Amino acid sequence: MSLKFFFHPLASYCQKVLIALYENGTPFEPHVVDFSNEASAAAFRKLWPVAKMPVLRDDARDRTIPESSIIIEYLAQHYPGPAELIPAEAELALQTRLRDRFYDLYVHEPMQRIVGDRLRPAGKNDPHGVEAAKAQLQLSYGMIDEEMAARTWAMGDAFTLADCAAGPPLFFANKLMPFGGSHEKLARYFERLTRRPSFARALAEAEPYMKFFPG
Ligand SMILES: N[C@@H](CCC(=O)N[C@@H](CS)C(=O)NCC(=O)O)C(=O)O
Repeated sequence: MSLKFFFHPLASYCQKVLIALYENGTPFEPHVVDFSNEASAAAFRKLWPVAKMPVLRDDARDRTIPESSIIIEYLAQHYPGPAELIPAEAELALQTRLRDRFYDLYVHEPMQRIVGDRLRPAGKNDPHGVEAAKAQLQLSYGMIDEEMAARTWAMGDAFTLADCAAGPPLFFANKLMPFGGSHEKLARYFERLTRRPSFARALAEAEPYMKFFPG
């Protein structure tokens, strides 16, 4: 099989790409990366020295593609399917990419910072960093709540890259700082995301590992 996907089912950025793969029924060979296994970690570092998951390897085109958004763009370009995750129209595509950046930088990043702090050794915590991350999440929740007042998906009627980017960090952020009672429209959007078969499948596959989430 041409496409090899290096990932872990619990890793939120990997779930973002899994959603895109499942939306289009793109065939791929799964390769689970286990950072607790030195051989697996070393093989992954060889592929992408930054060692952040996910990474896509395309043997047919001899390309190694890191970074979740770039992988989804690459798939849209070279392995398109029925779901147009990046709209063809230039202005809509720009807006979609902006929302993808928003979810990565202002929901995913602060969520990861809070999780990362919980995994630090005793005495090495960063309460100031956690406070700033929580304030960022609070701000982002408010922005999403307002934006989703009249939308089904992040870009309107069509499910796009922006929704792939939104689901996983909202899932974990909601465990750390629940938005259900305070942000009704965001909560309804999140519910729609969890019912989307592509995301529901990624979450079901992550379920056996959920016990490792420090939430
Ligand atoms: N900007 C990257 C972020 C990827 C990322 O943060 N991946 C996490 C898993 S969700 C990871 O590999 N963490 C391992 C580590 O930091 O050692 C992307 O969009 O793919």
